Amino acid sequence: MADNIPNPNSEGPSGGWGSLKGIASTYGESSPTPAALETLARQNKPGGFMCVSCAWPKPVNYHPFEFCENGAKATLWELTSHRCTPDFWNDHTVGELRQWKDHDLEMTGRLTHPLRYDAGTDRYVEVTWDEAFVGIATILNRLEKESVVFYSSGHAGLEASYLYALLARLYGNNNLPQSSNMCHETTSVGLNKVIGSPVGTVVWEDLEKADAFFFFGQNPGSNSPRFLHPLQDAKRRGARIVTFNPVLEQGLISFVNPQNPIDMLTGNETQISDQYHQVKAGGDIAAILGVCKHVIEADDLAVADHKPRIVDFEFIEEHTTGFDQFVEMVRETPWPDIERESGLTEVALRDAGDVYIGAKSVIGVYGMGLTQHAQGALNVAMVVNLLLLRGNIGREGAGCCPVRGHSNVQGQRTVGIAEKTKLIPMDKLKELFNFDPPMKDGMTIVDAVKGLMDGTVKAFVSLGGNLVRAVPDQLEMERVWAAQELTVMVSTKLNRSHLFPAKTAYILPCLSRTEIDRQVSGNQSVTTEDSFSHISGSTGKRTPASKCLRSELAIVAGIAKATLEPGPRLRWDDWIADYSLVRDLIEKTYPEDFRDYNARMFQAGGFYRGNDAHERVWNTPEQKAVFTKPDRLNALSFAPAEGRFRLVTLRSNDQFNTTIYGYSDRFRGIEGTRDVVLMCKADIASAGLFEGQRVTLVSDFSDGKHRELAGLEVRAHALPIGTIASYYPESNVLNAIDHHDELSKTPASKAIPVRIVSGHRNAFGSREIETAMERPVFVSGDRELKREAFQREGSVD
Ligand SMILES: Nc1nc2c(c(=O)[nH]1)N[C@H]1C(S)=C(S)[C@@H](COP(=O)(O)OP(=O)(O)OC[C@H]3O[C@@H](n4cnc5c(=O)[nH]c(N)nc54)[C@H](O)[C@@H]3O)O[C@H]1N2
Ligand SMILES: Nc1nc2c(c(=O)[nH]1)N[C@H]1C(S)=C(S)[C@@H](COP(=O)(O)OP(=O)(O)OC[C@H]3O[C@@H](n4cnc5c(=O)[nH]c(N)nc54)[C@H](O)[C@@H]3O)O[C@H]1N2
Ligand SMILES: [Mo]
Repeated sequence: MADNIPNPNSEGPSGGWGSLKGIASTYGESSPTPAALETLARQNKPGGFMCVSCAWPKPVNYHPFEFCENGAKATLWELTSHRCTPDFWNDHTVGELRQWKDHDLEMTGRLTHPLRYDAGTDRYVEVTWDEAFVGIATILNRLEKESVVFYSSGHAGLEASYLYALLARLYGNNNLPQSSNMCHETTSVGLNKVIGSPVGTVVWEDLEKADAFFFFGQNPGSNSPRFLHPLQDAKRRGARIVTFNPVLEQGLISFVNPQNPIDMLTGNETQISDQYHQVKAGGDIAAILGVCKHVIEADDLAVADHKPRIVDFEFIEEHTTGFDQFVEMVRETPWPDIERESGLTEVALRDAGDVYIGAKSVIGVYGMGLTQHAQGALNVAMVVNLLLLRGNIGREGAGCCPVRGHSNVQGQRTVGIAEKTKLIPMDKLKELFNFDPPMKDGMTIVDAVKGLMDGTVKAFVSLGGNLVRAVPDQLEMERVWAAQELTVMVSTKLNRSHLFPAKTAYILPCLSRTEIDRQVSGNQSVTTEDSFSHISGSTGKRTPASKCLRSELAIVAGIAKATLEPGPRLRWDDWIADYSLVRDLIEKTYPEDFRDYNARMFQAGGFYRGNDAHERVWNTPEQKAVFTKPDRLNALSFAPAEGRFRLVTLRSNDQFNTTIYGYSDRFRGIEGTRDVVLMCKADIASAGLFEGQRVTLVSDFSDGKHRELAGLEVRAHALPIGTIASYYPESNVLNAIDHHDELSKTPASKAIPVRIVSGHRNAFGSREIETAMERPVFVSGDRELKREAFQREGSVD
């Protein structure tokens, strides 16, 4: 079965012995403390701690080891025995460290002491916490309120996040961008627009009831591996999985459950995708339109034959708006246009349509492959169009499932980390804390980076993250980041953003979630929200990496106390002493979401915050779910042109965002290096290149600015013509800050327009205009003919 969809580049199935080897190699390299293994056994369980990696939900009935390869790596990485102490700076200057690789920076180990940059020696030096807080406060109070940004990457728990947002508003602005501005902001804005919910509608039980899963641009094998368990169960009960992804991702092809001894010993693989459609990067709008066209045509036939309808017309009438306009557009769009824009054949899309029609309940899953495009929100709306056709939202076993990234990225938004004032119950904040909250919208990441570039942003406080490395236009970002008055980075490990210190710069080292957080009233727990809107308590049990570390909550409170006027309602010391008091505040601010918060936080599987769209209550202006008529067939901001490629920026399974654990992307068969550009053989040939050659990618974005990434080795990979790939974050030097989703401003990291230069000449190629259909479409399952065609020609064309 599994060899229906061979991946020519992969070393084997996802999971399996390879995943244990992967964990073992991180274990070896990061030299974790001996108790680390015991810690792993408590991961994602009631009474344990919630994984520091991704936001995949925690099941009620958990496995003996409720962690995946990457969760284990993330935990071991935090529990390393390596320490980056103030002595480290005796031997290294900041300038020297800029030459280091991201992996080597983090390998120095956990940060142990608060540090301030000393420009005279170009090193960080130890300071006391009080010196740091007073130093930060002095500058914050000197700057214009609007010129300060409070960034957060989705790690910190709900309690610290709530206080952080409060700090920014008490200080005087809503400049609270978050990592989701580079990630699922497209969902927060785009999904909200069409179903009135900024988050997914699916809960755990739906996974157990779905008859089909449609995957668009989400890679569970690397990025949410615990998802593979319910998928395996789904396959075993006969559910179908259809995938749209330009890259053949091993985790979507086959899986050996590393937690099942029989599977492990017998190598018993579960084939994941029944159909795998290698859509062109940015081609999903056309692909989904094709699937919808098949459904509409089947419905027309059913109506003509007086058979039961294929679309759920009752649902559509009662719950949606815009159906007629959408259908008209679908009917009018000819198949050749759909084929050209998606890179997929009519036959393939009809195959996918048959699975959709044949399933009672369908879940639409998506990730960065849809959100990180110039028309990302339209991508999301197209998934919703498809689901609405057969009433697949707000019903058991069905729904929309955006898979979030950081472990508490969704929750941080829930408790007030948001730049948009309309999302915040300002009246409640006013009542609780007796102040007039700022009412002007704050900055997104794109606004903040542009503010850095034009000099209006003068200070950045970062609660986690590595923004310099995570955003487009990275080289310019390094320069403008360092030109600020103040940078404050609350971090666990050294990273590239620390190496471009502002005039005054602090690194504040914090506890990780695995560690004991002891405060005046005793050991504290924190809470996080997962992708399914469930909230779970988390208790660290490990001895902290250094006696000097403070919790994120204590650091936020420390900055707040030093910076803000005191007031009787601002009980920072009490809040640090007992986090349950912060949870009381959250409950008072959001009473519907957080009812009985302190009592319910350790409920197995977490407590459900609820979601109106899950109950078919649509909080859109029309009070209906919205069909969107697309005004274009691809998600790009540029047209195809001779020699122009669409560059997809990839994650390997050996990294967590800008944290690089190692150089083994075993699913894609790339070992020992990340300096590669993946291309299909046809593109290599037509561009006049050869495998192993070193090339330079240059930006082909419309602003005409020069951006390049040199020294990439050309590797043959099974990709559609015109779509090439290289790794994030290295490739961020190539993207432009103005290249982002139109609606949400999420940077368009998945189809960056580039050209390839080898030596002194431009390599042409990318004949995608004339040859879009040349590549055999990859369909397994019902259509033997297609599969044979595929096997005859080979998957790397
Ligand atoms: N191990 C590990 N786990 C992680 C992370 C990590 O870096 N490492 N990061 C975390 C974070 S913050 C996030 S947001 C999530 C990210 O998890 P994902 O959403 O899975 O993100 P990516 O791997 O960036 O991209 C997903 C897929 O989109 C495909 N793709 C690219 N372009 C297109 C397109 O135009 N159409 C379609 N249909 N597919 C496309 C890519 O081939 C890739 O397989 O993972 C989280 N978990
Ligand atoms: N080209 C391209 N660019 C992208 C993407 C892409 O796919 N392609 N993906 C985008 C996405 S989805 C995201 S989410 C962003 C990620 O952007 P960020 O969230 O800014 O980056 P991370 O790499 O997750 O941050 C890593 C750092 O966080 C700190 N850290 C780790 N754990 C903790 C903790 O518990 N507390 C605190 N305070 N700090 C901690 C460590 O110091 C570590 O170095 O990047 C975006 N950029
Ligand atoms: Mo993300």
